[in-house]
This record gives sequence, structure tokens and C-alpha cells, in this order.
Amino acid sequence: MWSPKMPKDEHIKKPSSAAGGWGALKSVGKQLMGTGQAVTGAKTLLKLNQADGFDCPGCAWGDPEHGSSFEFCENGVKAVAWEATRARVTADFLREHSVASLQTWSDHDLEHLGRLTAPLRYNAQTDHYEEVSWSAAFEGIAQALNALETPNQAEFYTSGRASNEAAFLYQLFVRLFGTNNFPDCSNMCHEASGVALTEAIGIGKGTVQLEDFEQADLVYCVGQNPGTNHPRMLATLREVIERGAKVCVFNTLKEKGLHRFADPQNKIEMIVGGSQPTSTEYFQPRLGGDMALFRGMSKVVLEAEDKARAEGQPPVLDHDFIAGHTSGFEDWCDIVRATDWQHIEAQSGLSRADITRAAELYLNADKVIVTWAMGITQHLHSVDTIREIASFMFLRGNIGREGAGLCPVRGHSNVQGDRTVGINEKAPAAFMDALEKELGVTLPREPGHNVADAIGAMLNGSAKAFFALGGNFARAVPDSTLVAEAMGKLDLTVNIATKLNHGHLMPGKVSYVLPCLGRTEIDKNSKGERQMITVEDSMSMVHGSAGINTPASDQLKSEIGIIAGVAKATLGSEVVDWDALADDHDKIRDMIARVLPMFGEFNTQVRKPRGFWLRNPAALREWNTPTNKANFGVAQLRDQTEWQAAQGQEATFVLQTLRSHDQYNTTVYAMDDRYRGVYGIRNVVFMHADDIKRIGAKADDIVDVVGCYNDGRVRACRGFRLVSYDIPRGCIAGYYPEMNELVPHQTVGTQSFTPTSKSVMVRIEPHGE
Ligand SMILES: Nc1nc2c(c(=O)[nH]1)N[C@H]1C(S)=C(S)[C@@H](COP(=O)(O)OP(=O)(O)OC[C@H]3O[C@@H](n4cnc5c(=O)[nH]c(N)nc54)[C@H](O)[C@@H]3O)O[C@H]1N2
Ligand SMILES: Nc1nc2c(c(=O)[nH]1)N[C@H]1C(S)=C(S)[C@@H](COP(=O)(O)OP(=O)(O)OC[C@H]3O[C@@H](n4cnc5c(=O)[nH]c(N)nc54)[C@H](O)[C@@H]3O)O[C@H]1N2
Ligand SMILES: [Mo]
Repeated sequence: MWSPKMPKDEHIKKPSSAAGGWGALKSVGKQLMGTGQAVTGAKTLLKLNQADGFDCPGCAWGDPEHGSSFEFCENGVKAVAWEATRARVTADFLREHSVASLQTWSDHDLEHLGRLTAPLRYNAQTDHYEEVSWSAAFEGIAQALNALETPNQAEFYTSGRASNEAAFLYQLFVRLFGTNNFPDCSNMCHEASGVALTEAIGIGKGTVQLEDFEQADLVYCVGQNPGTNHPRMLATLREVIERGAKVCVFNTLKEKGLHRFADPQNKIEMIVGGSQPTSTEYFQPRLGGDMALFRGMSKVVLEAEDKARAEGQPPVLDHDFIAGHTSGFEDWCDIVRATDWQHIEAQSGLSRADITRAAELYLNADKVIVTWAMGITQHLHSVDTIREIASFMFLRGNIGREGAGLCPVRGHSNVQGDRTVGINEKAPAAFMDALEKELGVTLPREPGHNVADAIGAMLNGSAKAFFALGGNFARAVPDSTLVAEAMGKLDLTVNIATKLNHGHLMPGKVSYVLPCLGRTEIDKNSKGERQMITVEDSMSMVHGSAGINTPASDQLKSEIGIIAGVAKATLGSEVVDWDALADDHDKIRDMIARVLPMFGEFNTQVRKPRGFWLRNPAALREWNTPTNKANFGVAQLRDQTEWQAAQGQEATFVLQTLRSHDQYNTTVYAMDDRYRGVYGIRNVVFMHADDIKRIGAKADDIVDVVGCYNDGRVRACRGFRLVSYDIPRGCIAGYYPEMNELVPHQTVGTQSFTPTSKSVMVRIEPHGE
């Protein structure tokens, strides 16, 4: 039954009033001291996001034109310190610990072991990983890949930290090997943004640049938690407000960073303990309620237009933009007008009065930006929601002009670039044509697997091999235990990684872990010349990145060197001279520019301070859609969201799985979530006080969270602590990746195939054994 006791090191307390500030500095200090990096760490940080330094592996927020040496943030520091740690996974350690024993370790403890130092091969007889030479590893992998019945039996995963050059070389290898199976972390992330924006504006990327925030009158910040996940964005939001412009937040949770922010880089603020607001309005829609919310706001705008017309006032809509640049306006208006307020209020959880207030900000603003992240993309109807956001923005021409536009804030630091250079299970025909021309060969055109397909193929036994360029597939995916078990049955698993994680502890029959250089480390070619890589941020800016630290071990290779080694052993060098490309990254960039002309004089452009902007047609009001116009949405609201479906069912809730302040995806830096007042514990459920009472429990009680998806599998997270929180009734929240157990792999977004990690139906039960 309920158990109110809490161990001493765990505690829940009221979060303080502002994000950043001394807490952030203290945390930075702890990270640097804790990893023994106090001296080199400081030097490393001064090179972060600088024209001649390395790109922060923390997030994909843009870098300012005139960067100061302080363009880093608390969580960027953690990401860097984590990579630059002095801890090492040694051969002795691996001799002492079997894979089975390491499987029982937590994500946190595993990554605390530090950096991998040598290529490893799994010994199934002893259940231990053992060091192996690079040439033996390349040969072993090539043999296993070439032994497959068809190349389509292999899944080639990418995590978004890979550079443009590594990703381009990887897709070259995989396509020449013979498959388009490219499950990618973005399939679990911003895929819905890519799909929706391609349909709406002809390119699956955002249209704004960082400078646009200096012009905007209003920023809607929707379904994202920048205080933790894009901390540098808080400084931008603050500046928007300091200029007198508005920031309107739509977030299910009250997130501290979206209230106030004390900038640790502002000396006076730190001394007087001041802080500045990061939002001017804050609304808390229900999980999955944003499509209804934006539809409601569009209704208000259309009503305002009707009124203006009736009264002979100037129009509210941008008729020139709508007539000259868009398609489907009338049909969409019919749908919007026909949607009734009751439906909108029930789904969004916001009153008509609140929605009207939020829409009036729009009516009073000339230049508007909408930003969003996982709170929007990880639902069943995410594609329709994003199209609704785009339609709302078209009404007043809020796209393709200064200070206005759409801004999906990407996750991994190069997840956008990886897609640009060809990590795509259904690459555009123009890309494939250019690639074939470049190589002088025919490549497979049959669409390959995304993450959902790859999981399906592993579960039904048709996949035989898994190859990962970074990431932690086994922990990041839905139904993580089920998928991990299936991975253990594969013939081959290969992971290119910096640190050991649970994904590596599900070895197939033949298994290798290949240690690579991180972003912070110096990469030299065979002639001792330093090499750089490039990345693309959320604002389509491409810039160079070159590490400054001595590599964690002299055995490490760059990701590019590893891919080239595997490719050469598997395919030979007839079509591609892998060694030449690995030895001179300029040559890879030249090839990228020949295949993707938008990169222009890539090698010249990227050597300019701050890099260059990849041309984005939609930002210039050129629409690469079948209609040659920007397309209004066509979708009705769903009959009911998960929240509505849960009503009337006993103790049933909609769960969102999200990040704490002390983690980077599956990497758990520490056990605290300072901004939400949670310390020393991750197995928690955030719930409204009234709901806690309604289910007959008290705050701090221990409960079981049980999945409702009905396929015969029992999905449960047991022994989780209830935390009373400011969250709409019927909605609850808990941490990823612990709660991935509860996310069914079968529920994926329509058209995006993204797991619905932010709308999982669950029941709360008293804790049983
Ligand atoms: N330090 C750090 N930085 C990171 C990461 C990290 O783990 N740690 N991860 C990186 C990656 S890969 C990504 S994709 C991004 C993720 O960045 P975020 O999208 O900020 O990540 P989440 O923690 O999933 O937070 C989701 C936010 O959306 C809100 N939300 C959830 N559902 C809804 C909804 O239906 N409607 C509305 N309006 N709000 C909702 C939640 O309350 C929460 O504030 O961050 C990147 N940066
Ligand atoms: N329930 C739930 N599930 C989710 C999400 C959610 O919100 N809820 N979010 C989803 C999202 S947005 C994403 S992006 C995915 C993330 O999924 P992934 O990208 O697969 O996971 P990460 O945790 O970012 O990967 C961390 C690992 O990457 C390796 N690594 C770190 N740096 C490097 C490097 O420079 N090179 C190489 N080769 N390896 C490196 C390290 O070994 C580390 O253990 O998870 C998704 N899963
Ligand atoms: Mo992500």
C-alpha cells in the first residue's frame, strides 16, 4: 500500500523563484571539480561556441553573431565536462565486470565510468568485453555485415551529435552497402516538425535566425523547457522582454526557467540577486491540447477580421500574403469556423477567455515568432498541430520577413545537419540522383526503415544487425526492455561511442564497441594536420568545430576514421577512396557541396568566422511545395485526445515523459532536478494536489504506474514517488528514460511515426510488490 517514508538523501522542496543565478554557477563549479577538470575545464569552456573553438555538444540553439567568450551555459558546461572527464573505462575494469553484472548498473553509474579507451569485442563465452585491435574490429564487422542475406537486414542508427562529415560518410557507406535503413534519433524527436513544415512551407526546417528575435514583437514559446534544455535561449527571451516585446508561454507544467532568469554572466545581477522575467503571459494547456488552442486563437483572429470588415476598419488579415503566397485558405477557414468552442475548451483545457487573451497578443503584434519542441512533437496528432501553428502564422503573413517566423528548436547539436546531408530513410530523388552521379553507380531507392520500422524488424526477427553512430538506442526507444531483449538476439551489434551505456550491454552474437573522439578533442590526420568538422544549428547556420583537448586515449579514432575503416573493410575502395576522405575532411566537404549545391563554396564559407547560412527558401517566401504556395492545414481536431479518453476511467491519467535538469537524454549527470525542487531521486510522478487527493493518496506516497495499452504486455514502473505539482488535473509527468517502459512502441504519431512519449495513458495504483 501507500508508503510515506522517504530515504534521507531524497527530498522534494519548493523550487526557488528564478532559473540560472548562483544555483547555476554552483552547479557549474560542481561539474568542473567533480570531473577533475577545474583547470583544463576553464580553458575548454573559453573555446566553446567561439569562431575558432568547438561547437557545444549540448543543444542546437543558435550562436550570436558577436559571440563573447561567455557564450556557454550551465548545461553546456555539464555536456562538455562530461566528455572531458578524466575517468576511463579500462581493460582491467572490463575483466572484472561481466556484461550481465553491468546490466544491473544505473544509467548514471555507467556513464560515470568515464571514457572508452580502446576498441572492444564481446566474448560470449565469458560474457565480457575485451580489447581488440582496430584492424581486427574492422575485419570482424565487415565479415558479419557481408554474411547477411540482404543488406536490408541491417539497421544503421544515427544520433544527432554526429558531424555533417561523419553523417555524410556514413550514409555513403550504408547506401553503397545496399540499404536505406536509417533509423535516426530525429524520428523520436522533431520528425513531426520536418513532415508538417515540408507540407506547409516546402522545407522541413524553421525559418528564423537568431537576429529575428531582436525584431519580434511577440514570441510564443510552446511545449518546451528552455531553462533546462536550451538555457542560452533564456537570455534571448529575457532580451525580448527587456525591449518591451512579449513572450507568451504555453506549457503544461509551470517551468521555472519560463518565469524568471538570473543571468550568471551578468555580474550586477549576480551581486544584487536580481533576475528578469522570461515570459509575460503563461498558459497551461492540457497534454495534447495545443492544436485546439491554436485553432481557438485562429477563430479569434477570423472573428476580429469579420468585425473589422463589418465596421469598415482596416483588415486584420494580411490579404496580400494570403492571396499571393498561400493555398487552401478558404477550406481551412471553413474547418476553423465549424469547430465549436466547447470542443476547443475541452481539448485544450483553456477557457475561451484565456484563448482570446492569448490571441489578442497576436492581433496587437506586427512581428511574431513561434518556437516549439517536444511538448508539441511527441503526440499522436503532432503533424496536424504543427500545421495548425503554421496556418495561424500565415493569417498575418508572419513568415519570411524580419522578426517573424516558425522556429522548431532542435535537440541534438547537429540533428538538423545530419538530415540535410542524407541521413534519411526516404531521401529526396534529387539527392539520390546527385549522389549516383557523383559516385558513378546505382544506389538502392527502396525506402528504408525509420526507428518505428527498425523496432518492428527487431521484434519480428527480420533485422539481424544493428549499427549505431552514437546514441543509446536501447534506452531512448519506447518499450525499452522489450527492444533491448530483441537486440540481444541479433547476429551483429556495433556501437561507435564515447562512453559506455546500456545500449552496448545488449550485445548481439558478434558485438563491437568502437571508441571515438569527442567534439572537445583534437583530431589530427596521418600527417599530423588538425582536422575540423562542421555542424548546422536550429537556425540553419553551418559552422566549423575543432577540439582543443588531448584525446582521452591515444587509441581513439574520429567517427569519420571509424566509418572509413568499416567501409573499406566491408566494400573495398573501388568506388570511394575511404582513406583519402578520412585523411582530409576538406575532401568530404567538397563532395557534400557537389551533391548538395546549397553548400556552395563549403570549404571557403565555413572558414569565415561564425560560418554561413544554408539558404532556406521558405524564409525568402519561395515555396517548394506541389502547389508552389504555402499550404494551410486541412485537419479536423481529433474527436478526443488521450486526456479526454482518460476521463471517467478510474485513476487514469495522461503521462508525459520529460527531462530533468541534470540529464542529457539517456545520460544522467546527477539525481537532482533543481528547478522542479526534486533532489536525489528520479523515480517520481508529478501530479496535481487535487488528483493526489482524488486517488486517496498523499504527496510523497509511493505508487505504481501501469500502462493502459492493451496488447497483452504488462507495462509498469513500480515504486515511484508522488510529487505535488502545478500541472493540469488529469495530466501527470515523469522522467525519461526510466519511464520508457510505459511508452508502447505501437502508438506513434500519424505521418511522423514518432513515439507518443508526451501522451501515454496510464493508471496509478497503490504500490504492490
Ligand atoms: N540539458 C539538456 N539539454 C538538452 C537535452 C537534454 O536532455 N538535456 N536534450 C536535447 C534534445 S535531444 C531535445 S529534443 C531537446 C528537448 O527539449 P524539450 O522539448 O524542452 O524537452 P522535454 O524535457 O521533453 O520538455 C518538454 C516540455 O514540453 C512541455 N509539454 C509536454 N507536453 C506538452 C503539451 O502537450 N503541450 C504543451 N504546451 N507543453 C507540453 C513539458 O511540460 C516540458 O516543459 O533538448 C535538447 N537539449
Ligand atoms: N520517453 C521518451 N523517450 C524519448 C524522448 C522523450 O522525451 N521521452 N526523447 C527522444 C529524443 S528527443 C531523442 S533525440 C532521443 C535521443 O536518443 P539518442 O540520441 O540515441 O540518445 P542519447 O542519450 O542522446 O545518446 C547518448 C550516448 O551517445 C554517446 N555519445 C555522446 N557523445 C558522442 C559523440 O560525440 N560521438 C558518438 N559516436 N557518441 C557519442 C554516448 O555513448 C552516450 O551514452 O531519445 C528519444 N526518446
Ligand atoms: Mo531530441
